[in-house]
Amino acid sequence: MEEKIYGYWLPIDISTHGQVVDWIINWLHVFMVLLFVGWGIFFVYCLLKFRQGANPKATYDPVKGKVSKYVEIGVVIVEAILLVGLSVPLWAQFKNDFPDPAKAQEVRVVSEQFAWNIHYAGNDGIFGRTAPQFVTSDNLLGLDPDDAAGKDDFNAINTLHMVVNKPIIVHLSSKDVIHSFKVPVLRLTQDVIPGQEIKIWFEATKTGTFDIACAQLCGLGHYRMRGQLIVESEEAFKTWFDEQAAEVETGEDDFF
Ligand SMILES: [Cu+2]
Repeated sequence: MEEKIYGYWLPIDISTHGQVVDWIINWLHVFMVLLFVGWGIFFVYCLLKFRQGANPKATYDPVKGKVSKYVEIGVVIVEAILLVGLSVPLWAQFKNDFPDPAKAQEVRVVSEQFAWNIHYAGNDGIFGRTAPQFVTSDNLLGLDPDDAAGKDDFNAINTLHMVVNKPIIVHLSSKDVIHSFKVPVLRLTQDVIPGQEIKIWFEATKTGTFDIACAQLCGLGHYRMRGQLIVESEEAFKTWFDEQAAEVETGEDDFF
C-alpha cells in the first residue's frame, strides 16, 4: 500500500534536511499554543480582577510584580534559541555546504508563466548556452543553436527526475516574473527571481512521485503551475534519461 503523503499535519518528509525544519515548525506551534493559552488565561484574569464592581476607582500606580518581566525574558530566550540554535545553522548548512558536483546530479530549472522547464545537460553533462533571444515555442529554454554543448540538452517540462539518496544541485532562474519553487515533501521553498540564478541543493531519501508547486502568486495561471518530482533508483533514472537523450538524437525532441 502506498504511504499517504498528505494528512492532518505536515506532509511526509523525504529530505535529508527536513527533520530540523519539522522540529522548528513543531516547536513553534507548541510555543504558539502556550502563548495563546497563557494570554487567554491572563485576559480572563484581568477581566475578573479589574472588573468595575471590585474597583470603583482607578489606580495610577505602576505594576510592582516581577512576573511579567521574567515571562517576557523567557520568551526572548526561547525565540533566540530557535533562531540561533536551529534556524541559522540549518540555513547556513543549506547555503554554504554544497555537495561535491562530481557526486551530485545537476539540473537547471527555468520557471515561466506557467510552467517549470527542467533543463538536463544531456550525455555530455554540460549545459548549453542559453539566451533570451533564442526563446521560441520550440525552444523554451532559449538554447543557443550554435553552441555544441547544447545539442544534446533536453527540456523535461514540469517533470524533475532525480536519483534517490543522491544530492542534487538545482540552478533556479526565471524567464518572466517572480515564482517560487516549492516541494512540500522536501521542506523546500525558494523564490525564483528574474535576472538571478539561485543555486539550491537537496537530497531525497524516498522514491515516488511528489508535487512541485509555485508558491508565489505569479499570474492568472498560477494555480496550474504544478510539476512532478520523480524520485527513483539509479537504474530507473538512467532508463528514463537514456530515452530522453535518444529522442534528442533522433530529432523527436529537437529544439531546432
Ligand atoms: Cu509561478
